[in-house]
Amino acid sequence: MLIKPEQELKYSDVTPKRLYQGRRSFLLGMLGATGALAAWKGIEALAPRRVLASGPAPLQFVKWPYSTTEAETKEDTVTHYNNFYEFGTDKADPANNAQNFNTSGWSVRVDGEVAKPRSFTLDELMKLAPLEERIYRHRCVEGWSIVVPWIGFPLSVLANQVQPTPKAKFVAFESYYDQRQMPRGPYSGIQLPYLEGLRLDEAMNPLALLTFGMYGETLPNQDGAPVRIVLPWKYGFKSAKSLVKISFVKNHPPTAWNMENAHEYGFYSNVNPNVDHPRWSQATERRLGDFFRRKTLMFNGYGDQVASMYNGMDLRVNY
Ligand SMILES: Nc1nc2c(c(=O)[nH]1)N[C@H]1C(S)=C(S)[C@@H](COP(=O)(O)O)O[C@H]1N2
Ligand SMILES: [Mo]
Repeated sequence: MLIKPEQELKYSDVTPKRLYQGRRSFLLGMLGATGALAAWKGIEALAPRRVLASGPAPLQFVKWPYSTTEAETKEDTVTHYNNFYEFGTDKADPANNAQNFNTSGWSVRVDGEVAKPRSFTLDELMKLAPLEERIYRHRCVEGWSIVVPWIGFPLSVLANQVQPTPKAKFVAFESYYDQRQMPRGPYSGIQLPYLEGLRLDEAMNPLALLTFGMYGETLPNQDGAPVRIVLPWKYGFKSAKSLVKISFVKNHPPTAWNMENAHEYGFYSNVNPNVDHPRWSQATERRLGDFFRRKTLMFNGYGDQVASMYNGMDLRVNY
């Protein structure tokens, strides 16, 4: 396990800014200089737990005004019913096997047909725009759905930083893959690293969210720490987790599930109740926590924001 030694921990490592910035005056005011030292030691003693467990830390964000008002799925459900094949194929595997996933020193390479290719540390990335909390519906191609308060900002913010050239027509996403950290054997159901892709206009759509957190905190490892993409109008597998590379490219990028089975998993994979998966109906879904199934909505209910991107396309052919 690659864990930060306890001595190296700083309060700022584990505490949101608004708390540690007010730290000094709070301690001195309440306790005086001698008491402050004891209190400080107490805080230091409490602090390591989060980091040792690589657990989520609170984030600051503003609330996006267009969030769904549907009930959020329980956090415990969302974080213990996952698809993250790098950590195993059972729904409980990611929560169990990703606990010690070391995401420190993370950076994301952004390159391809862009004027300014570069790597971003996670810190640099998170500071590109104010973080927003957006409550989106998420529909997995398997027929279950959840409602999640994600935290991030539009992917277009990042695109504008690197300035795609006119040659850029698609965006390719690559997830982290290291067998030492993801010891599930070479075959985990799909070819890894996990690859995904979008057409450039889809990537620039304001709903496409570069995501750093959920439920008020940084992403848990099993949900794609430290940064993933979230595309609420598409089946969940389009939303690649734990991103290390985002490339703006000329040609249609290969995608993991499409390479595995092109017939069952198309490049677009927009949520569409009228186009069944070859092995099951997509007309309905089960919201985790509910007993009865509900009707699946075209574009997962985001048609007003995304349908125009597909004008003139036959969505049965371009599934
Ligand atoms: N790297 C990677 N990203 C991935 C997956 C995966 O296996 N590996 N699974 C996808 C699928 S099928 C879904 S439904 C969502 C699940 O996200 P969640 O577990 O945070 O709900 O992640 C998507 N992103
Ligand atoms: Mo999925």
